[in-house]
Amino acid sequence: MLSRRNFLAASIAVGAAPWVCARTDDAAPTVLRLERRDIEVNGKSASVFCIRQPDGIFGITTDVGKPFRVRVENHIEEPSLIHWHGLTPPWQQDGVQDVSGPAIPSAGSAGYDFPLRRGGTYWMHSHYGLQEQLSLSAPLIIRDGSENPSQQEVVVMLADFSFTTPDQILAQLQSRQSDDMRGMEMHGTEMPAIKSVPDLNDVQYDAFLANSRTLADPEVVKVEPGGRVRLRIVNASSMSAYHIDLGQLEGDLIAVDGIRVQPVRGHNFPITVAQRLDIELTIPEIAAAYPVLALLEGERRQTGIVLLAGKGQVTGISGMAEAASPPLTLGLERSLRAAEPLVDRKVDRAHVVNLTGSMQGYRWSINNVAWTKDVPPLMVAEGERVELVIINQTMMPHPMHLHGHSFQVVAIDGHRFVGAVRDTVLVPPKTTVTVVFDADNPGWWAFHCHLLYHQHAGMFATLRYD
Ligand SMILES: [Cu+2]
Repeated sequence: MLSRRNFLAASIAVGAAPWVCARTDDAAPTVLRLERRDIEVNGKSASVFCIRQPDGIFGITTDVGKPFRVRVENHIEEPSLIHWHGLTPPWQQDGVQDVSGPAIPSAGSAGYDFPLRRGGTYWMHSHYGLQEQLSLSAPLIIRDGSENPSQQEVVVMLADFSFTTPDQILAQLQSRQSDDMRGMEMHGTEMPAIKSVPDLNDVQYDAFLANSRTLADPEVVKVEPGGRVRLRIVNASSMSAYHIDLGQLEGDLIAVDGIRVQPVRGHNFPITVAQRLDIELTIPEIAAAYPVLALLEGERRQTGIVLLAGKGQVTGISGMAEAASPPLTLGLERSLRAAEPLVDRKVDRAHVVNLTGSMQGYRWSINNVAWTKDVPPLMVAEGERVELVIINQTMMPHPMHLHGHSFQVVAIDGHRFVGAVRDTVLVPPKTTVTVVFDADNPGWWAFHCHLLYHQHAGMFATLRYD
């Protein structure tokens, strides 16, 4: 009889070579090609990446219960690796550079095959270098049978765009002179006229995109007057958080990060980097254009799409809102309640995770350690209920993402509640957010800030168990 350890080792060995597709009996894998493509932004052509099937469909829509059987073909000029954000694969198929496995070389490919545990709105993105900034991302939608056939589904992918290369953006961030420094122990009166606390938007982007377009030429989706629509909004931005503004429409937020919550009605919902919102709407009977906008936090800039009901007219929508939107808060997070909370049980192990760093030299870290492969992982053991107490000591907000698991938000600044189950949570400056998860997916997993340049600078940790 196999010992438990041997059994685990055997399972891992099977999963350890995701690029070898052993099955020949079942359906052929869905092919996802990493490619270059040109888009037009602000009247200029720009070369970005994309993830699409040979027939041109971006990303993948599939069903829970089917295996996630995919072949990624790398048609770009550099190595890459794609992470299935929010899914719970065997860890070797998680697609994280330096952690999960080798990168896919240019002209190479890799196979993935694992069961899908639940439906929802997920996404995929490069976890290699700074490729995510060049839109190497796509929707990953898993239907679970709860979809209403009479309800139209609209996916909205938000992105921030710069004509400056990601490497140059990083270099600029790292080379900022100290008199440009914002936040940390400094105060507004000593600052040149830059920003007041908290520090937001430390990259100045050229455009904000919704489904690869700006509001100068937005995507227009035809909808039925009186019809039902489910928005699946994905914030695929590298560094930018938004307030979703439904304008005159009112919606029911039914899921966050793909996982059901008790519905919350409203017309304004915050979404930080890497999060997803599923919002159900009823379109009014009146033929008209109904914009769905995303306002950059702390600024007037906005992007979005237009829902066009009947013969309504789409008139020009400014890329600038009338007033700056406020910084994101945890107001909504505090009120969210999971539709299916984690079972109530005592915490077996807690880790304190201090988010640390400095704008000076753009150093970001966890517990004052900038990640390298040699940094020891946070230890947990299989079967434990684990609590992460995330303390943001900096003056920047950090969206924290755990791979391979969903966590439940259970406290904000020590105030306990039974919050949403999700995979990415905003931790505002000088705030403590506590999450719990069950260690039910052994392996080596990333836990990091999803602001791309923070992660790259070292605000990244791992946890490991077998
Ligand atoms: Cu961060």
